[in-house]
Amino acid sequence: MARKIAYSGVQPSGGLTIGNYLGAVSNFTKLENDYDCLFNVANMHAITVEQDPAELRRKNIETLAIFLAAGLSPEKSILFIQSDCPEHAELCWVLNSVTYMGELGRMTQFKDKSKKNEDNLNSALFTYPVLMAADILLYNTNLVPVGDDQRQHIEITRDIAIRFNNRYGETFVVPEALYSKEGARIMSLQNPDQKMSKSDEDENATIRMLDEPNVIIKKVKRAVTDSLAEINYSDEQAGLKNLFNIYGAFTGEKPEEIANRYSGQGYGVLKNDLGEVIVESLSPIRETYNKLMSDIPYLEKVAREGAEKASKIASKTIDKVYRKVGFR
Ligand code: ATP
Ligand code: LTN
Repeated sequence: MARKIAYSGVQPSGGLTIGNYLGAVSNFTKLENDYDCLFNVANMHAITVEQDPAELRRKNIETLAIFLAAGLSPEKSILFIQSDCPEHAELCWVLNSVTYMGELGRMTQFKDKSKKNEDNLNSALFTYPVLMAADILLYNTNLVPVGDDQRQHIEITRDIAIRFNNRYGETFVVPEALYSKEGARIMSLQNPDQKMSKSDEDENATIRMLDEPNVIIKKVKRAVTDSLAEINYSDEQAGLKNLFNIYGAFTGEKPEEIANRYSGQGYGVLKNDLGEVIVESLSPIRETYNKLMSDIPYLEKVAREGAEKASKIASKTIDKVYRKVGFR
């Protein structure tokens, strides 16, 4: 029996954070053995917010290197850079014609990002979810491992697939999302009401996958907590709760149990230990990453071969879609 297909993407819009790692990338590696996987560097999504071209060019390959450093294998999965496969833009255009302004206007990510980018309210930011639907639907994807913030985007992808199928006849597989248990929603270390985001301007709000150990320790120490001076795992102590969630996502323990273990101790002890837990988990990734980055031609070869494999599948979908809508 053919294996099921898993697909996901990460934008090269900044250094990947532990939110990206715990919510998405660490789960990718768990799927590789059981699914036919495709993971891409979603650079076409990244330009919905202004990017410096030279920096984006560098981040494309750096993000691919992080995928490899986190344990993904180009032998098992198709790893590629989105803009290397023109089929993503081609399908996006067709799907735009079955997507309503009203449903795009309800997307909370659009509302959030509009507020942050008032000087650059471009239409790609608005149609972002349609490109994401194109990514997913091009590959007959069954499963999409993502963080909790992508819920609405997965829902609209499903709606678009169903609508297209109803209008033009059975074409797309309707995908399901996969969320990680503890890591699905890692919050900002400086504002625990907001998700940790790689494009946050406050460096203390994020821990990046490639941060040096002393930087990680320092950022955890600076994480906002509260003045109750009492260890609990509760919504009233959102900063502390986030630290326990991060701790649990790295060690596999239940956050409530970790909180019990620290009961009666000061926040400083917890922060020291958590800093070490994170450093220990990320150090091997950082070391592998540094080795990989010393061989750019290898990374370029991985990207090239990945794009070839992806295009082979994607071009079949485009052919089918173009026939259905009457282009061919
Ligand atoms: P940006 O700040 O540029 O919007 P981002 O940090 O939100 O970027 P994306 O590239 O949009 O990251 O997301 C890549 C993957 O990481 C997605 O599956 C997303 O759901 C997941 N993710 C992002 N932030 C978090 C978070 N704080 N907790 C858990 N998962 C997250
Ligand atoms: N929109 C996603 C990144 C992304 C993605 C995808 C995730 C682009 N294409 C396809 C899953 C499947 C985000 O994380 N903001």
